[in-house]
Amino acid sequence: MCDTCGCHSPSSTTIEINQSLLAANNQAAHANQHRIEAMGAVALNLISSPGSGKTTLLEKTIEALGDKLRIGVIEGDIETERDAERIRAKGVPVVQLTTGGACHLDAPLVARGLDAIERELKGEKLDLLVIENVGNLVCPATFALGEHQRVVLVSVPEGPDKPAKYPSAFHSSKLFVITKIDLLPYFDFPVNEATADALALNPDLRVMALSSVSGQGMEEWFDFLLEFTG
Ligand SMILES: Nc1nc2c(ncn2[C@@H]2O[C@H](COP(=O)(O)OP(=O)(O)OP(=O)(O)O)[C@@H](O)[C@H]2O)c(=O)[nH]1
Ligand SMILES: [Mg+2]
Repeated sequence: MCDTCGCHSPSSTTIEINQSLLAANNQAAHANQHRIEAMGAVALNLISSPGSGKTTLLEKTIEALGDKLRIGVIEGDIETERDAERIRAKGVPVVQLTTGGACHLDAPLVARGLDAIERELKGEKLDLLVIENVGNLVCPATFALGEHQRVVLVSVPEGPDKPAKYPSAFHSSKLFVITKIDLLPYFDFPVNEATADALALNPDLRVMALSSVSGQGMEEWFDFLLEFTG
């Protein structure tokens, strides 16, 4: 069982401990949000299964918007610096957080990431901070990190049933991004079904579909980011 989010059959004692952990997490998330705003930035928290294309989307975003927006990235993974190395190669401030086994980031860990980003910035400002959560469609939804918006992503090869089967991230996100649409000819992924299921869970959800490989749909994502950062 995950040591903090209690993702199976909790006892009443477990529920009490989890509630106090979540209250402490929310307090830390609030403090993180103030620090992010002090950097001049707004923050996104990207949530998806492993391999949905989060880091690739960030690479393409930095390539396209790097001269318009000052972007910083916090990478969350269980192990390795690999995603941070990919983002560092694009020349923006980045820090890798490794959870050592936990299936999600939490706000106190992100606070340590903010320490590192602030050291790297040396007083310079950011427009956008993107937090790429650990690849997992369940546990990250429970933990606020200080983000201003959550984005949930599902890739075409994962199948259209993910919103219905893993609803929590869809309840708490403002934007649902269907990724890898260049693969639609090869997979049975009715975009309208996935969209309808997601909207049934959260009617306010904005939905977009894109491919980091073909570039299809990317303009809408870039426009969203420019609007989001104001
Ligand atoms: N066909 C296709 N492949 C993609 C696309 N975006 C990413 N990929 C591939 O999908 C794989 C996973 O991409 P990543 O960007 O590393 O995925 P991620 O969500 O960051 O993965 P984790 O950090 O491990 O959760 C890589 O082999 C990418 O090249 C896309 O739009 N189309
Ligand atoms: Mg990644």
